[in-house]
This record gives sequence, C-alpha cells and structure tokens, in this order.
Amino acid sequence: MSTPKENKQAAQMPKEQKRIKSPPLASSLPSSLASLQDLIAKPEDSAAADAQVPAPEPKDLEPTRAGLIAIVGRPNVGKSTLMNALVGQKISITSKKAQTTRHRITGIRNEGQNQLIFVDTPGFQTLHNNALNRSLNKTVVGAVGDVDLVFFVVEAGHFTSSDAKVLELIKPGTKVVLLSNKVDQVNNKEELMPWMKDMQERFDFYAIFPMSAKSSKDIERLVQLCIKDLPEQAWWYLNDELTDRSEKFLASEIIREKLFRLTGDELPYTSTVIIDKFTEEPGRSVARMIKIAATIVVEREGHKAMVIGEKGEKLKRMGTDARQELERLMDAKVFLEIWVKVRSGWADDEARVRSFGYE
Ligand SMILES: Nc1nc2c(ncn2[C@@H]2O[C@H](COP(=O)(O)OP(=O)(O)OP(=O)(O)O)[C@@H](O)[C@H]2O)c(=O)[nH]1
Ligand SMILES: [Mg+2]
Repeated sequence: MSTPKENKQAAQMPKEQKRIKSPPLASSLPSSLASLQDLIAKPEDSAAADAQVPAPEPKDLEPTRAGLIAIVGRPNVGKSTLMNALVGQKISITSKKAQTTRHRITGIRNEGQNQLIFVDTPGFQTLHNNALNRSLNKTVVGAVGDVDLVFFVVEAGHFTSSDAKVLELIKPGTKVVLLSNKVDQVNNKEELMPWMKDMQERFDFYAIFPMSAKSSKDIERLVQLCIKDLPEQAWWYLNDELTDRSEKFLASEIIREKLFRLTGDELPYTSTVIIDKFTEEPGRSVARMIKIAATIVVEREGHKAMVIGEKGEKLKRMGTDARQELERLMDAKVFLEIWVKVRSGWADDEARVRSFGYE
C-alpha cells in the first residue's frame, strides 16, 4: 500500500505525464434500476438518504477530508468498471475476460471538501500458481493493508470459495463494505434478501450495498455513504488530478484492453503489452502529437497468428480502436505502431514478469 508520502510524491510527478482528459463516463451510464439499498442499508444510512440536505457551511469553516478506499474482489466481478464510474472517467481498463487489471491503479474523486482516493486492484487469483499470478496477488495484499475503507466486490447472490479467500486477506478491524454488484442481472431482487442476511452473519460488514456499477444513481449513493468515513486531513492530490498513472501506462493498458476485447476467450490471459517508444512533439495543426510504438507479447506462435488475424485484420482493428480511444483520452493526435512477439513461458519466469513491469 502506498503511504501518504508516496502518494504525495506521485502528486508531484510532471504534469504532462498525467494529463488525461475524456468526456465524463457517469453521464453516459444507463439509468439506475430499482435498487435494493433502501431495504438493507443500516438505519443511519437510510435516514441520511432521506434527510433534507443541510445548507452548506462557508467553505473555509469546513474541514477537508481525504481517505483511501481499496476495491478488491475475485476476477471479473466489476471492480474496474466501478472505479471508472466513481472517478467519472476511464482510467482502468475493463473486459469480459478475467484478469484484466494487473496493477494497482489509483483514481481520485473530489466531492466538496472531500477527496476520495480509490485503489483498483487485480482480481485475486486462486486457480493458477505462476509467477504472474503471484505478482498480481502480491499487489492485492499490498493494497488492502493500510486503508480507511475496503470495497469488497462480489456478484450479487454469489459467494464462492474464491470470494472467501479475498475476505481472508483483510486485516481484522478494517471497515469492509460488501458491494453486491451486477444486481441488474438478478431478475427477482427479493430473492437477494436471504443471501444478504447470510452474508451479514458470515462477516461483520460495515454495510451491505446491492448495486450496479453501471448505474450512476447507485454510484452517487455509494460516494455519499463513504464520505462520512474519511478522516479529517489535508488532500493528498491536487485538485485536477484523476490518477497516479502516466499516459504511457494508460497507452499500454488501452492496447491490452483492445487485445482482450477483440480476441476473447481463445487467447490465454498470459499476454501483455510493452511500450517501446512514447514521445511527444508539438503538432502542426494540433496542440499535441504523440508517437507510440508497442509490442504485444504472447506465449506461442499460434497465439501470434490469433492476434494478427487473417491478412492482419485483427491487429489493424486493435490498433485503430486503441488509437482512437487514446486520442480522446489524451486530447492529442496519436501515431500508433504495434508489433507482436512470442516469448514462451514468460508468465512462469519471475525475472521476465518483473522486466515486463509487474511488481
Ligand atoms: N451487467 C453488469 N455488468 C457489469 C457490471 N459491472 C461490471 N460489469 C461487466 O463485468 C465485466 C468485468 O468487469 P471488470 O470491471 O473488468 O471486472 P474486474 O473485477 O475489474 O475484473 P479483473 O480486473 O479481471 O479482476 C465487464 O464485461 C463489465 O462490463 C454491472 O454492474 N452490471
Ligand atoms: Mg479490473
């Protein structure tokens, strides 16, 4: 887990490395489904939700608050979708494929005098034990260490042994909110009540919150729920910062997202993206021009053929999709070149996993 000092250091990184702009995500999210929070929120929460909002006090009399909130759970439960919705901007990639997130990614949201610092984490792995997965799990363990709140994400109505293993990582005494996500996929929401009762008996959750990460109404309620738990202290990040990650990192992630989305299940998760070149020049007709050269690393020749596709069609599409999204996010003209390389067994090789940028 990063310390306030490390976070402050991150806050002092050169601005050009972090300038990420895109239209707000929350406004494009589907409208909320009838949510169950009213049925289960603790009494003080529902009272707070129903209460009249008091007139704001003069700003300089209000204390500032800042707090760290780790988002953890098994793979594919919707952690990164949630993180992006909370921040209001895409900073963490998402896909139907498990193991999409591979790094700890910080996302910042400022709400009045409050700074909420969310930490998205890789899905905790319990199936395969290779060097890559050990590294991902280490990242998760590090992230739940010293935080003010943990969002423990599960799929509504499900609690598997993989979910239980994640819960075991959390230090006793930590406030844990159970986020029962993807509630939009549950047809009869009343059926969730016995499951939620069972969950409350299993663990002393601070709150249980059925929700959909794709519902802007649910996201706003979740933000209000956790604001009161932030400690009174100075902000860690500057007002306009959204993430601790650089544009170069974002570029590799967006390319990996397109790789995952366009290849689906046929490509094993052991593929990665390396940025070989990332340079910015002033453009003639645009303010920024960014040249990126990237390599997709796969484990076998067969995988390489899969990524390239017939007559190079798939790779071309990945390049176009990634370039267009990066141009939007970075507000720049982007030139993107992607190569594909085979490195057999890289995910089992500790040194190589580290050389590819994993912890
Ligand atoms: N229907 C529905 N789908 C969701 C919701 N939240 C996330 N998803 C989908 O679930 C899939 C996985 O989402 P991610 O956000 O990538 O999940 P993750 O937990 O970050 O996954 P890893 O990084 O692999 O651990 C994506 O296809 C999302 O669109 C939700 O509330 N409702
Ligand atoms: Mg993720």
